[in-house]
This record gives sequence, structure tokens and C-alpha cells, in this order.
Amino acid sequence: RRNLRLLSHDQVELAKMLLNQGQGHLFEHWPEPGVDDDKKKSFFDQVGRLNSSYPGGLASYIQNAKKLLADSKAGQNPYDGFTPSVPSGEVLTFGDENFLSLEAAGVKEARNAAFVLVAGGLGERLGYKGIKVALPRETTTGKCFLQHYIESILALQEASCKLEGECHIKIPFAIMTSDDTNALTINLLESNSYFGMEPSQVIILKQEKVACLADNDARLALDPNDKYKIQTKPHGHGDVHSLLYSSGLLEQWKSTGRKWVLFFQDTNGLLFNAIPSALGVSVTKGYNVNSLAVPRKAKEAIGGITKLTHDDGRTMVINVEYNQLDPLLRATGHPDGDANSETGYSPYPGNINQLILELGPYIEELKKTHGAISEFVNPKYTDSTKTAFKSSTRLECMMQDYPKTLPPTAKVGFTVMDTWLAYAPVKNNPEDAAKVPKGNPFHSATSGEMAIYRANSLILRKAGAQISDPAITTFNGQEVEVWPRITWSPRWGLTFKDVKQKVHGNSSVSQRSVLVINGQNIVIDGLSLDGALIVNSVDEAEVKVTGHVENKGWTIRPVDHKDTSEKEETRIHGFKFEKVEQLEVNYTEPGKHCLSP
Ligand code: UGB
Repeated sequence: RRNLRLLSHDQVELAKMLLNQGQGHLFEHWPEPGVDDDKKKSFFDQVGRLNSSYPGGLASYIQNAKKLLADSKAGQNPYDGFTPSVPSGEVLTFGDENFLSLEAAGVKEARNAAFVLVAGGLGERLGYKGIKVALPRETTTGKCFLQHYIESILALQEASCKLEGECHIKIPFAIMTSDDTNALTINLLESNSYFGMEPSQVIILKQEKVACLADNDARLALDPNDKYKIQTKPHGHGDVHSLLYSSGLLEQWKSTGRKWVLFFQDTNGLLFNAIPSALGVSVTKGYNVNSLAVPRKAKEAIGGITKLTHDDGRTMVINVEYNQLDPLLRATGHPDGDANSETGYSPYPGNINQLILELGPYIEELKKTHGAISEFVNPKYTDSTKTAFKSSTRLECMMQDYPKTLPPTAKVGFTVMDTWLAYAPVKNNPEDAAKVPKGNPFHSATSGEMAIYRANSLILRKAGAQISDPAITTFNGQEVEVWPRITWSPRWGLTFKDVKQKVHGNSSVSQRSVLVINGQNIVIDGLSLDGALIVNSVDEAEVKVTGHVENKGWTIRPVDHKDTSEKEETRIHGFKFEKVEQLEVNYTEPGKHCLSP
């Protein structure tokens, strides 16, 4: 009590709140005033931060925790009373008429969009020391994920504005960071001039961790190494909703005419292949919520999009996380649980956590919840009495749980696309990836990069070019398809229509080839490539690439992930290129040019 004199008025109120919430243990060990006073003040600074960063403050956090911990102790399943069934949604076929028209609708609408990247996770499963968005998306050009995302947004902005004649809209791009990723993300942006984006377009929102819980009474845990500090852990990617809401950004976007908010994760190098058509689906179907999905292999570590019907008649279409889908199915008359159907895939589409929300209804919903979304708790108990935890726990939330609180009138849909086109995350370290059951995706740096080449090769094939079949090679214990290393800048091939206009059917690329297309007005017409070719051009140049290009090219050398003489990025990829011979051409002057060796 005497320590209260050290505190400001607001801090005294926080202390009272903590006492009312049964948190007296946090300061019962405090010595008399005069000892550790600075530490006591900084304790309350931290309490203030924890209080202001949670919707409804720490008192709400503690109340929510008490309820969720009691439910967990009672063994209550959040899906009790719900029966799962396979929902219906849009299933797109790459390259058909419907796909092309949805892409066109999406590009048109992009000028009304805002993008949000959740990049606060450390990526423990990948075991990479740096931030994941700084990893190369592919090592042919070495461009990192963040550069690719920014260039893709800028390409969409440009294409969308062109349709309007002259327009000067800048698509906003928000990035959610955390203490683990914030400084490195800002540094990556600043040291690369924001990869060509205007700095004012980029908004950084840092998520805070939440207080750890020591027991079933939701008593907050003190840091084992510092008795004047509350232990904290990440709350999860669901924080993005409260941050967007409390920062006022959503209202600002609405006032500047934005209509859609597109959320995405840190390491999916194929994602922007899916954005134009998925946004087209949102627009044409009028979806308030549109989740992107891919066919899912049973037990794959991605959630399943599921229709849940409650005994009382309520229904919702929601992601059921992979560890909960199997028990839910078993408990509701599916003895095989999470199993593949005769198609070889789970009947539940796999959530890839790319969400498109319609801004108006999104704001209205968050006003009701003050940005809070459904949470869960996952304590590890010491024994079956469930009275004590092995280590402290905390509440968690996931961004895809946003639709859980929506009224039944909300239009919640999803869009399924081919995995090869839309989804290749980099999440697993080489050892874990090598242990993935045969037939399931590795989700490693190796598979993530190879997926880029496969997608680009298949897109060019669909455009009519002859692309050789892949070789099968093993890197870091993972057997992967190695397609020709074809990459292009987003401005060159934003949509399939763009690619079709720039690639003529009389072109061919051999398996051992490398093709880098870097410039907007490059047309591949009658090219026969067997080696490495890099074409760079300025916008004002119109370049036709034709004729037979043959050279020794680039060879691929396997690198063992344990080989510490190599850079960490190279080790997790499991290979590196040796640039033996290549043809690189740079068109810097306006006008028509022809590369015809
Ligand atoms: N992230 C944050 O920004 N903050 C956090 O506190 C935590 C994460 P993970 P996860 O891709 O297919 C999700 O760890 O959560 C960011 C879906 O839940 O890579 O295990 C982090 O930086 C799952 O349904 O994935 O699984 C990253 O960008 C499925 O869709 C993102 O959140 C799966 O992703 C995801 O974090 C998937």
C-alpha cells in the first residue's frame, strides 16, 4: 500500500484493477518504498502497455482467460454441439474464361484495395535466424519475399489505375510486426528504398505480446528472471484486427474510398498469382469474407474450411485448425477422422490464410467487438486433474477466426485454387521437411522455391509455350521437381491475360534452362532456349525475344543444410546455382528492339 505513493494517478487505478482481479501476488513480495523504486515504476509501465494493447484492457483479458481456462479444465470442446459438413464455394480453373474474367474484375477493383501482411511471427518451425520476409523467394534473382510482395502491389496499382485513365491512387500496404521482427523489417525496407513503394504507403503496426497465465484462476505469471516484470508471450496473428481497428487505419481507409482489405502471410511466393481472380470473386459474389483455399491433403498442417451447423440451427463457414479437425470429425460420426476421400484429398478445402474482407461490414463488426476476435487457450497440464500447468500459458487468437462472431446474414465464402498456382509457404526446416509423409507437401525453403519455377513453367505452358518436363532431384532429403528456372517481374506477368499476350506458342524452354524476364514490354516470340537468358529492359523499350539461345547455362549444386561453410539461406534451400555461362541483355533505350542471336 505504501508503494502506491510512487505511482501516477493512472498507475494507481491500474493497481486497484489488478487487486480487484485477484492479482495481489504480483506485488505482495515488494519491499518498502526506497528499495527498487525504479523497477516498481517500470513494472507499472509494462502493466500500462499490456492494458492499452488489449481490447477492453487487462481486466477483460483476465476475465476472458478465467472463462476459457474453466472451459478447458471442464474439457469443453469449442465445437460441442456443432456438426461439420463440406461447404460450397467457388472453385476456379486456372486459365479458363471464368478465370480470365475474374482476374480482369479483380485488377479493376484493386485500386479500392488495401493490403495487410502479418509478419510478426518468428518462424520457429523454419529455424531461420532472420525475418522470413527477407528470405529470397527464389534464388535465381535473389529477390526477397517482401520485395516481391511490394512489386506485386505496385504492379496491381499501376494496372488498375491504367484502366481508369490517369489515376493517382496509392494502394496502402500495412505490415504487422512484433518485437521479434519490427526493427529488422523496418531496416529491410529502409535499406532498400521501400523496394520502390512510397514510404508513406507503408504502415507498420507492431503487435504486443500478452500476459502469461500461471494457473486456472488466471493469475498473471511473473517473469522467472525478473520479479518486477510480467511474463509475456505472443497472442497470435489475430491481433491484426484489433491493431487495424484501434490505430484508426480502417476508418482512414474507408474515408479515402477503400473497399477491400486483403490479408496475407509472410512466405507464400505464389500468393499474387491468386490475388486478382480472388478479388474478382469477392466483387462479383459480394462476399463480405472470402478465404482463399487449396485442395488439402488429410492431416496436412493447414486448417480445413468447414461448414458448422449447431444443434440450435446456427451455421457458420469457418476454418477449423488442423489439430481440431480430426477430433471434431471423429466425434461427429466420421470414424476415420481427417481422411482423404476417393479424390486423394480431404473433402475440406485447406485454408491458406489469405482473407479478403469487405471494409464496410468489417468496420461495423469490429466496432461491436472493439477489434477483439475469438480467442482460445491451450494449457499443458501437469496431470489429468488439470489443476496445474507445466509452464505458463496465455490466450491466443488467429486472424482467420474473425468470421466466428459474424451474424448469419454475413456473406462468408471461399475460393479454391490449384495449389501449384497459389500456395507454397516456407515454414519447415530441412530436417522436419524430410520427415513429411510421402505425398504431403514439404513447405520448406526448397519446395517453396521449386514451386515458383513449376508455377511459372505451367503458366507458360498454358500460354502455349513448350516447356520441358522437370527433372526429379533430392535436396536436403526432399525429392522435388526441378522445372526450368523461369522467373519474371510482377509488372510483366501480373495476370494470365498479360502472360498470354507476351508469350507466343512457338517458343520453347529446355529443362536445364534459366529465363529471367525483367521489364514490362518484353515479348517472347519464337524463342528456343537451352541455357541461361536474362532480359532486362526499361518501360519505353519494346523488346521481341526470338531465335535460338544456347549456352552452358547455370548448374545446380546440392548443399547440405549442415554445411556451415555456406550461408544460412543457402543451407535451408539445399542447393545453389553455379553461373557457368549466360546471355544477359539490357535494353536501356526507348524504341523497338529485337533479341535474335
Ligand atoms: N504471425 C504474426 O504476425 N503474429 C503472430 O503472433 C504469429 C504469427 P505461421 P500458423 O499457412 O497454411 C496458419 O506460424 O499460425 C504471422 C493458419 O493458422 O506461419 O501455424 C506469421 O508471421 C493455418 O490455418 O502459421 O498457421 C505468418 O505470416 C494455415 O492457414 C502468419 O502469421 C497456415 O497458416 C502465419 O503464422 C498456412
